[in-house]
Amino acid sequence: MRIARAVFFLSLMLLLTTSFMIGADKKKQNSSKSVATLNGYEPKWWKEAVVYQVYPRSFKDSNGDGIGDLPGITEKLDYIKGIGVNVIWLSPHFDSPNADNGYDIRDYRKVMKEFGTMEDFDALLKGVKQRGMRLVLDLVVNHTSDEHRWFVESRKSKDNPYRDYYIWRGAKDGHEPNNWTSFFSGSAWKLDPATNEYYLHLFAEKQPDLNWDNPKVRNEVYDLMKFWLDKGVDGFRMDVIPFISKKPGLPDLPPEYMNRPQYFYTQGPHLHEYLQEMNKHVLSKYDVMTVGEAFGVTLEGTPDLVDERRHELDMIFNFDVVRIGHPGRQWIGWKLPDLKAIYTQQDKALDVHSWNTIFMSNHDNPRVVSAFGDDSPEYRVPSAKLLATMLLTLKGTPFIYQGDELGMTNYPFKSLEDFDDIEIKNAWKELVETKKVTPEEFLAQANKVARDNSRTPIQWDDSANGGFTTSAKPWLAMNPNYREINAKQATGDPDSIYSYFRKMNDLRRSTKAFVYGEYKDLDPANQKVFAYTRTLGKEKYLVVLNFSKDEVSYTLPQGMKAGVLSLSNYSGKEENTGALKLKGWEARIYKM
Ligand code: TEU
Ligand code: CA
Repeated sequence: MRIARAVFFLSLMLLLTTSFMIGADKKKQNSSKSVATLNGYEPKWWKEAVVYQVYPRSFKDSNGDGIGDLPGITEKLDYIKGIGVNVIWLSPHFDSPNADNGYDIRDYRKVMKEFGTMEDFDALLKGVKQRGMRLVLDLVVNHTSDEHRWFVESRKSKDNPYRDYYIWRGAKDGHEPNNWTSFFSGSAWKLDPATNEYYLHLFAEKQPDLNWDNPKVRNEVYDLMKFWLDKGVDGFRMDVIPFISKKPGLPDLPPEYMNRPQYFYTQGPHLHEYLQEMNKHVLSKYDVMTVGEAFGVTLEGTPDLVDERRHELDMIFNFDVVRIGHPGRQWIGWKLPDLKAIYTQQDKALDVHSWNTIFMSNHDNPRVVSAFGDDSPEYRVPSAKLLATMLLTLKGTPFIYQGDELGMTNYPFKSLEDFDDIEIKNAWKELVETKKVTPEEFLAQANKVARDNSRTPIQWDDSANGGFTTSAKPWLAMNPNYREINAKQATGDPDSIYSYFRKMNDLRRSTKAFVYGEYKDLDPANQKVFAYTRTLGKEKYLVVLNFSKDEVSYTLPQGMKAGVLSLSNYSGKEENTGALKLKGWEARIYKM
C-alpha cells in the first residue's frame, strides 16, 4: 500500500516536472521565436489574400423580389471562386430599414429580411469555407439605425438607461450644439422633440452616432463581434472606424476643415485606446483579418493604426487613390504622375511592420474602368485588364469590387428619379433646389461620381434585366449595356476581363514577389507609362502599363532589358529588349 502510494506520488512528481519543463521550453521557444520573414515582412494569410467585395443588394436576386440576397450569393460562389479570389467581404447583411442600404443597422444579430434568414447566412458561410475561401463582414459601429432598440430607448427620456449610448446635447444659443456637418448634407445634429435635445449624426438623420466613451457601448460592440466570429467568420471591414472617438467638448470645425471635416472627425483622443481594447477583448482571440475604412486618416497617421506592434488593425483603406479624381464632390480628373506619387508615398510611409491595401473602387465610388480606364467600346476591355494588372501587382492586399471583373461601367443617369442613394438625393436638395447648381450640371457631375454608378445590379446574362432578377423591376435599374457586358459572355470567353483576372490571380498566387517584394517606380514623371519592379531576393518582375490610348514606344531606363514575358493583355509577341512598343492601354508583366 505504502509502496503503491510512493510510486504514485513519484510518478505524479515526474509528470509535473516534465510538463513544467515542456511548458518552460515552449515559452522559451516563443520568446526567441524567429519567424522566417519575407523581405522583412512576417508572412500572413491576409497579406497574400485577394479580396472580392460583394454588395448583396445588387449581386443576385434568388426569389424574384428585385433585391439581391444571400441565397443569390451562395448560388454564385463558383463564379466568385473562378475569379481567383480567396476572401469575400460582404457589405452589411444585417437587419436594417435601409436608409443607407444597410449601413444603418437595426439589429446586429439578425439578417436583413430582404436578404434572407440566418439559415441562409450559415449556408453561405459553409459554401465559402467548402471552397477554401474566407468570409469577412462589414462592422458598422460608428452609428446605428435610429430604429435600433438602443436608440428607441435612448430618445425616450433624459434619464433612460440607454440615453448615454448616443451623443445628446442641448441647443446652444437657440441653435445646433456646434457647426459639424453631415456627409449627407446639412447639420450633423437633429433636434428630437421628445426631450428637446439634439443627437449627433455624421451621416443620415437615421444614423445616430454611438457614444464610444461609454464602456457599455464598447462592450456591446465586442459582444456582437464575438457573436459573428464564433460562427466562424474571418474578420471585419470596419466602417468609418476612425470616427468612433469624438473630440472632448465637441468643438466647432475650424474653417480650414469645413470642406474636409473627415480630417477633423478622425482626431478623437481615444481612437487608439479603443482599438487596442477591442483587439485585446476580441480580435486577439481569433485568427482573423481587419481592414479599417480610414476616411480622413492621413498617411502620417496610418502607422498608428496598422503597425502590428500596436495591436490595432491589420490594414486600412486610404482614400487618396480612390478619390484622386474627385477629392470633393466635383470630378476634376487626375494625372498619372500624381497617381504614381501616391503609391510611392504610401510605400514610404509604411515599414515592414505595417501593411497596405490596394483598391480603386467600391460601392461608394464610380466604376473603376470609367474612373481610371477608358470605358469606350474600343478600350474598355484592355483598360480594365490593365487596371487588373496594376491592382494585383502593387504592394498591398488587393480589393476587387463586384462587377469590375466584368468591366461594368458607370450608368447613364438622366434624372433624379434614376437614383436611389440618400447622399445624392440630399445633395440635390442642397444644391439644385436652392438653385446653387443647375439640374444639368448636377447630373453631369453625378454621372462621373455618384455612388449609384457602382450599385447597379450585376449583369449575369443578356436576358431581361440581365438575369439579375425575374422581377420586372430591379431595385436599381440595370445598366443598359448588359446585353454586351455580362457574366455569361465573360465566363465563356478565354479573352474576357473575367478570364484575365483569373490568369492574373493564378500568377500572383504563385509569385511571392507580388506580395512581399520591394516596390520601385522606374519612371515617376512619365505622363503615359507606369513602369515598376517588384523584387524579392533573386526574383524580380517588371510591370509596364500604358495608361493611354496612344501607341507608345517606351525605352526602359538605365539600359534595363525587359526579360521574359509572363502575362500581357494583348496577344503580342515578346520583346526581350529595352525598347517596348506598347499599344493603347497595353499592360505587360516580365520576369527579369
Ligand atoms: O462610407 C463612408 C465614407 O467614407 C464615404 O465614402 C461616404 O460614403 C460618402 O461618400 C462621403 O461623402 C461608409 C460606407 O462605405 C458608406 O456606404 C456609408 O454610407 C457610410 O460609411 C455610412 O455608414
Ligand atoms: Ca431577393
